[in-house]
Amino acid sequence: MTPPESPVILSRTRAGVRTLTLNRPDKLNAANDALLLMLTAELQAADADTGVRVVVITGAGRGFCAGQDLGDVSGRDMTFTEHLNHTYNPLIRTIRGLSKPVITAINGVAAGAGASLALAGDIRLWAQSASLIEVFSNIALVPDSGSTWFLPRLVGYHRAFALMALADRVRADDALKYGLCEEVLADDSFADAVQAYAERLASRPAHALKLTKQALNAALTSTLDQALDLEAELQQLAGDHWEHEEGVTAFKAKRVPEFVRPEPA
Ligand code: LHQ
Repeated sequence: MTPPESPVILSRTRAGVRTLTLNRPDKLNAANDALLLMLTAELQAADADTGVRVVVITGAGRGFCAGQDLGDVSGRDMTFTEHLNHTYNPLIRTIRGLSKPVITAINGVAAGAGASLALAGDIRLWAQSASLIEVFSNIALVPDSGSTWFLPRLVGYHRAFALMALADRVRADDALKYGLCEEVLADDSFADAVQAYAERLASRPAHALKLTKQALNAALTSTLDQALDLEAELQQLAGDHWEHEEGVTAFKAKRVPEFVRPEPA
């Protein structure tokens, strides 16, 4: 049992990697308002913290996130629309707008809005036993929290519709095949492997990655002309940054570039 005083989000920072752990394991980390608002606030705090270079979102126990806590919806004085606009939508927007890479580390089942959260990461790492279910139609709801935007872009309209209409469980090997995850990792060393991956990402040029995320996000809804214009604009910002000089200098000196510098006092 989780003690009642245990926070719904656990936060830990190691080697520039901030790991945020959804912590309602008895309910497979089903989301209540407190969890969603705290996760969003923790992401914003990580964005503002110069000691953080990469953020990992994962789940405690055997689940990643079972979506909305269905025990927490009756009797609330908000409409569905208000509920989404108050909690889930700010969370998904915060992840996509974060200036740092976000890894969603899918340690177990991701269902409903939990599936949307799993898909919202910049990098999605799955444990071998993880799975994803667009479970909404089981309770006659519409996929939300970004699933209708993410999934068809990854698997095409038809597979997305089938997965949403039938609520079939996607297991890790198929997720890799469908492009829902970047890597499938062994269950027994999952947390360590995620940390190692995140540390590798944290050693990359943070400013250039921030601009890359900005360009890719914009390109998902832009024309080629708009993408070319934005690339030209952002390349100037990247080229003027010390990271670029360090990369070129390291290349010429045949050494590994050092993109992590001590924080200014
Ligand atoms: C849960 C939940 C859960 C509470 C497992 N709530 N307790 C947005 C805005 C507004 C309104 C509505 O929705 C949304 C977005 C959404 O996310 S809608 C979709 C909501 N989620 C679901 O419908 C998923 C419901 N859960 C399941 O279908 C299964 O639990 C899955 C397939 C996720 C996992 O199945 P199992 O591995 O067999 O585990 P389990 O069912 O035995 O669950 C373990 C425990 O967790 C169990 O509690 P218990 O006391 O019996 O051990 C469940 O009641 C609890 N739990 N999901 N969403």
